[in-house]
Amino acid sequence: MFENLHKIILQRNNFNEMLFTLEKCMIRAGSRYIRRCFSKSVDSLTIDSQEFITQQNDNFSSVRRKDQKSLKIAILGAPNAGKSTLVNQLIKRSVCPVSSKVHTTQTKADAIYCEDNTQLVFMDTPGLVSTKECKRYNLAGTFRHDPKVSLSIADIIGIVQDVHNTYTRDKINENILELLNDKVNIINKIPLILIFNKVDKIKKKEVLLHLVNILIKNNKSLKFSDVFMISALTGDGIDDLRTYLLDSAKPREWQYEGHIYSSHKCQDIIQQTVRAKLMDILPNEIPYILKVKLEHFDPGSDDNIITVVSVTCPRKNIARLLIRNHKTELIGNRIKQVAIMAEQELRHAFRTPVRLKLVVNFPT
Ligand SMILES: Nc1nc2c(ncn2[C@@H]2O[C@H](COP(=O)(O)OP(=O)(O)OP(=O)(O)O)[C@@H](O)[C@H]2O)c(=O)[nH]1
Ligand SMILES: [Mg+2]
Repeated sequence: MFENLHKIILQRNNFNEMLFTLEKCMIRAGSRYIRRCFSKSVDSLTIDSQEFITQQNDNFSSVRRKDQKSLKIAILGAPNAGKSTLVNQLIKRSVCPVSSKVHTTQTKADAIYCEDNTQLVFMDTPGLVSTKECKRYNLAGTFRHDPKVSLSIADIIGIVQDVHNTYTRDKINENILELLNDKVNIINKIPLILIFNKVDKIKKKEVLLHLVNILIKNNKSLKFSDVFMISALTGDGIDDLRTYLLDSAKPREWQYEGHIYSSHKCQDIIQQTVRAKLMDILPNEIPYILKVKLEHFDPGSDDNIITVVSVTCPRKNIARLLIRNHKTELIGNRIKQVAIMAEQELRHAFRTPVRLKLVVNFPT
C-alpha cells in the first residue's frame, strides 16, 4: 500500500535525511500521492486585528446556493488524542475546549470553517469510552451517544491516533473499533482517514513509518483512504489536511450560515473554556468535582465581551488551592492564571476582546 513511499525513501542515501523527509510528508494510503505538509502558517493565540477585519468583511452570504459545497467530518479518537486541538487549528479559532487531562470534551460540537464557496463542518466528539468506563467514571450519556451520532451523519471520518502514547499508538482504540463495527454499513460507504497526531513528540521518525505499517496490516477491515501526519499543537500538516478536506467537499447547500463558527452558544464556549483551564491547572481529580457556571454575559455594543463565571468548590481546602498566592508562581494565584489563560483562548475563539472575571464559591 505504501510502495511509492518506500521507494522514495530507499532512494535516499542518508538515513537521517530519509527520516526528515518522512516527517515532512503526509502519507496518502493507497500511495495516491505524497504531499509536503509542514507549512508554517500556524495561527497564534494572539489576535491579529487585520485578520479580524478581513473575517468580518468576508461576505459568505453572497455565495450563491447553487454554487455551495460542504463536507461533514466526524473527528473520533481516544480520550486526550488531541481531537479538539486539531479541530481548533482546522477552523483557526479556539472554540473547542482543550486540556491536558482526559474527558475535556463532554458533548458533540460542530465547529465550522468557510472558505470561498465551501463549508467544512467538523464534529468534535468526546473521547471514546466503553460502557464500563462510562459507569466507573460517572460520565454523561453523551460520551457513548455523541460519537455514534457523528458517525451516522458524517461524509468522512477522521480517526485521530496519538503517536506519542507508547501504550496505545500501535493499535486502534477498542472502543473505536466497536463503534465502527456497529456501523459497518456506514463505514463501507464513507471514506475513513487516519490522522497521526503529536508527531512533534517523536524524535525517531522511522517510528511513524513502522506505525503506519502495523496499523494498516492489523486493521485490514478498515479501508483508510489516506493517512496524515500532523501536529495539532504546532500546526504542522494542518494546512494540507484542510486543503484535502476542502477538495473533498460535495456540491450541496451549506448547513450553517456563513458567519457561524460553532454550534455551541458563546456562553457555553466560555463555560467550557474555564473548565478546561481549571483541568490544566489543578492536580488529579480535583477539577472534575468543581461546578463551573456562567453568571453574567454581556456582548457589549462595541463587540467587547464582558463575562463572569463562578467556580464552586465542594470544600474550603480546594478553594484555598485556587485563591492562595504562590510565592513560586509569577502570576499571583491559580484562579488568576486560569482567568488569564481562558481570556486568551476566548479572544482567539471570538476574535474580539474578552474581559473575564472568575468568582470562587465555597462552603464556610
Ligand atoms: N505535543 C503535542 N501535544 C498535543 C498535540 N495535540 C494536542 N496536544 C495536547 O494534548 C492534550 C489533549 O488535547 P485535546 O485536544 O484536549 O484532546 P482531546 O482528544 O480533545 O481530549 P478529550 O476531549 O479529553 O477526549 C492537550 O494538552 C494538548 O495541548 C500535538 O500535536 N502535540
Ligand atoms: Mg476534546
